[in-house]
Amino acid sequence: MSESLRILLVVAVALVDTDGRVLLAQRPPGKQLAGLWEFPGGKVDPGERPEETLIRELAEELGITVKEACLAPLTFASHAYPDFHLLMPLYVCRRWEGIPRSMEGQPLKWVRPRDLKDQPMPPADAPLIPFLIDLLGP
Ligand code: 9L3
Ligand code: MG
Repeated sequence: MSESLRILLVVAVALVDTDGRVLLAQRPPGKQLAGLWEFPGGKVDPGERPEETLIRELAEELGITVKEACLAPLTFASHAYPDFHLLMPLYVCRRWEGIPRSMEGQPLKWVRPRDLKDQPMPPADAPLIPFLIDLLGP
């Protein structure tokens, strides 16, 4: 096989509050997919375990502290872009320390599972919605 496949490993999380709502973050202007609402997360750095990435990203982006034991993988997103194939496990987290706030200026909002389909989302994120509705209810 001569074709090379570049895989970009990204982790994302559904933070679930006590009302069963899920946190979305808006991608900033100037970045790829700007303006779309995504599950928070980011790229796994070389040598990082995915759970470590998520703990780091949640501290950097939302100012919260998450313990690894609170993270449970639910499913994987997979999306082929022209120049890379995105592989993105979606974790679920219901317990954290601190109050999620925008540390990097991106707007945040809490959304009921049934309203997720009305949010403009990156192509990798949207197919994850039914899995969340199965888990959390509408
Ligand atoms: N991405 C998609 N959905 C998400 C996240 C966190 C990331 N929930 C995609 C967007 C980019 C790539 O992953 O194509 C890398 O993300 P970033 O580092 O540009 O945020
Ligand atoms: Mg990010």
